[in-house]
Amino acid sequence: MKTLFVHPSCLFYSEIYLRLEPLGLELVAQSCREAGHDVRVLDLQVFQREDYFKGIKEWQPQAIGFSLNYLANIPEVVELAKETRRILPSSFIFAGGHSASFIPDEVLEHTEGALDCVVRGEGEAITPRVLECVASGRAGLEALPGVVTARGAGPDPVLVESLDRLSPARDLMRRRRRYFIADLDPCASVELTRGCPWDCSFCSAWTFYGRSYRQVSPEKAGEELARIREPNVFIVDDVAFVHAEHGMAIAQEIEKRRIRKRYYLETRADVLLRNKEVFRRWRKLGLEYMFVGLEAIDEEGLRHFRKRTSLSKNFEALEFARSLGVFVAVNIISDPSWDERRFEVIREWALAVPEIVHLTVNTPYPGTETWLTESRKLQTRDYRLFDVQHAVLPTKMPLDKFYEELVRTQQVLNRKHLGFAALRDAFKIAVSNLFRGQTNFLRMLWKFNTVYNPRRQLSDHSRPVEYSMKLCEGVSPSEVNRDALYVHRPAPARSSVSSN
Ligand code: B12
Ligand code: SF4
Repeated sequence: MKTLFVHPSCLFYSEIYLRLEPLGLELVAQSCREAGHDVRVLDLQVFQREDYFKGIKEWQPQAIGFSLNYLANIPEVVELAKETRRILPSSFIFAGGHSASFIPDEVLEHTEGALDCVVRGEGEAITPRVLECVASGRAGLEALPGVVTARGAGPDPVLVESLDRLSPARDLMRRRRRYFIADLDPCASVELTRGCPWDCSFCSAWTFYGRSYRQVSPEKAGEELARIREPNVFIVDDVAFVHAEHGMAIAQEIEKRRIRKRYYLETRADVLLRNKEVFRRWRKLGLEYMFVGLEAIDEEGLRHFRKRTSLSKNFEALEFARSLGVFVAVNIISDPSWDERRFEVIREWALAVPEIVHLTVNTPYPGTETWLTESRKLQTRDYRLFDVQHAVLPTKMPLDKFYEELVRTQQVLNRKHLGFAALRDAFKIAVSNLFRGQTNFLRMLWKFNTVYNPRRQLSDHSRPVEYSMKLCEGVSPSEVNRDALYVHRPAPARSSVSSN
């Protein structure tokens, strides 16, 4: 079957820092190709809508699958699906991905019949079966695991048997040189583990995968890395190197194969402290950037987010990361309840530490516990504002003042990293990238002040809303039913992780 997979465009506020290959969609595309389908992929992060419409008119795909990992992309995908239905009335149009998996009925409703189904959960095993069913007349579609149609839903989605059987269709991506993160330009992505065994209250990584945590074998990881042509690699794992042996075994494979790349990864403070040797070894292999999700700089905040780590551990981890000589970025979640004083404290702290400090806004997402406890308070039902750069919960300060403080803090942090010495280094990097024909990093330096602008953030709230989110009833923290949150249900005897 002629099948086109489509990734929606970048979220505006994240575009300046990074643009990465849609690894999940590439994995689904490859599994369909292996099943004998004629597959293409179009990434609207690096192509325009006109390219998409021109492409479908020319190629006339029989099936079109949209990736919906991000809630903020829902209106865009709904519109694309409706327009596609008009152009190709008999094609099979479907969507899958992280966000769509938590609210399949809502997504279907918005499209008013333009989407034939939503596929919940991991897409690699089930999507070829969906296409097979479509090719043979669509009978029994809603009996497939994870499939939801307007007529009903199949059984719960099932996890793939082994991550080792999966490979991304990197060769189907055009304009690969447009993928980058900071000066890792161009940059490919790789997945070494899937899922997260922790259970932070604001996160849906654990509810999506039923708190499972699976590993790619070291041999397969080495094979994948060896296949990557780009000099830089973004490791997409939620928490890198939870198990030291796994990190060490992959390092050994990399050494054996003499792979030389620069890496970006994300991990937790407690994992960093527990597995110091692994991170030291990876530093020698090319680890360049490390992102540590601190989320708060007070104990109460950490408890509130259920981070299961302590302030002292977080600061000890930062000390250790500094000693490695890597660039360390940390995230702090700003709360809509913050006042000027609170922003000032964050600015003072951020200026005092050498790390790159990133500030996001506390945003409840479907599939998280905070969604159940905070949903009733939401000030907007506009999906596009759910990008962790807008305040969707009531702010203590007037909204315009909140954005002023937020952007002011972000500007201070940006200036800190682009101070004279940093600017000189940035200039060197930009020139060296330019010589290799890479302009993504340079554009990023250029765009910051035009993107982050409090008036613009405020005016985003007054755009007409065509597709409104459905709110849930809302419960108190003690009434949260965690079982109802899962996409993939947890295995019965799965042990949880509790550090500290
Ligand atoms: C890596 C990552 C990123 C990367 C790369 C994203 C990219 N280009 O794909 C970067 C750093 C850019 C990023 C940025 C952001 N991210 Co992010 N990200 C992740 C992370 C950690 C892993 C995603 C991944 O690659 N997984 C591995 C692949 C294999 O899985 P996958 O993409 O989910 O695909 C599988 C299924 O979803 C499904 N599937 C996917 N597409 C399709 C399509 C079809 C048709 C089908 C059938 C199936 C299907 O099948 C795939 C294979 O099993 C997830 C957390 C998570 N564990 O999912 C958060 C996550 C998706 N991000 C999140 C957020 C909030 C963001 C940001 C808005 C803010 C931020 N964190 O900075 C930005 C905005 C990004 C943007 N659109 O511009 C949230 C999403 C919340 C939401 N509901 O919208 C998540 C869930 C993290 C969280 N803590 O809750 N992110
Ligand atoms: S440790 Fe990270 S990925 Fe895991 S639940 Fe917490 S925030 Fe999500």
